[in-house]
Amino acid sequence: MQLYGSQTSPYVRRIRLLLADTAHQFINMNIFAEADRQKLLALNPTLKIPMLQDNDEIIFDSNVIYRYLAAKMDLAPLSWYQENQLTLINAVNDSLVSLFLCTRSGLNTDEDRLFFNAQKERIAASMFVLEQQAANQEFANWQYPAMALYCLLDWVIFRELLDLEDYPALLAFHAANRQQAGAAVSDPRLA
Ligand SMILES: N[C@@H](CCC(=O)N[C@@H](CS)C(=O)NCC(=O)O)C(=O)O
Repeated sequence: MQLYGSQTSPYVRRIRLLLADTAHQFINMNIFAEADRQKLLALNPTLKIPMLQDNDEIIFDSNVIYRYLAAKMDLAPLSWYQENQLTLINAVNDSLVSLFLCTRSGLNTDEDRLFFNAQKERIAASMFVLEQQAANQEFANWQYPAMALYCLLDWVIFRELLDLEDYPALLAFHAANRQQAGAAVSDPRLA
C-alpha cells in the first residue's frame, strides 16, 4: 500500500496516524513542483493529496481513504456525531488552506472581502464548537476524529495561522496527544 502525500499536509498526516501500525510506503511529494505534479496528475486529476494506492485500487480524498481503510482494518464505523465532528474539522482545515493559498498567491487576506470574511466566519464558528467538544472530553479516544483534530491543531501552530490561546481545551488536547503513535515521524517541522 502506498500513501502519496507531503510532510506538511494535515490531511495526509491524519492518514499517516491512522496507518501508524500498518505496513505501508509513504511517498513524499512536492505537489507544486513540476515533476511531482505530473506524477500526481497521471493518477489523480484532482491534483490533491492524500492519495492511496492499494494494488490496482487508487483512492482520492482523506475522507474516502478513511472509509476504505476502516473497512480494510475492520474499524467500527463512525457515528453520525463523529461524522459531524469530522465535517467541522474539515471546514476549518479547508478554509485555512484556502486563506493560506491566497496569502501564498500574494493576496492580502486582511482586506474586507466576501471570500476572506466567509472563511474567517466559518473558522471562528467551527473552532468555538470544537473547543466546547474538547472541553467535554469528546476527543478523549484516539480515533480518527481525534487524529484529524490533532493534525489540524499542530499544523495551525506550525504555520502560525490562529492564536490558539483563545482555545484552552484544544491546546490541552494538543499537548496530551503529542506522543501518539506516528506523531513524531509525521511532524510537519521535519519538512
Ligand atoms: N478534501 C481533501 C482536501 C485535501 C487537500 O486540500 N489537500 C491539500 C494539501 S493540505 C492539497 O492537496 N492542496 C493542493 C491544491 O489545493 O492545489 C481531502 O480530505 O483529502
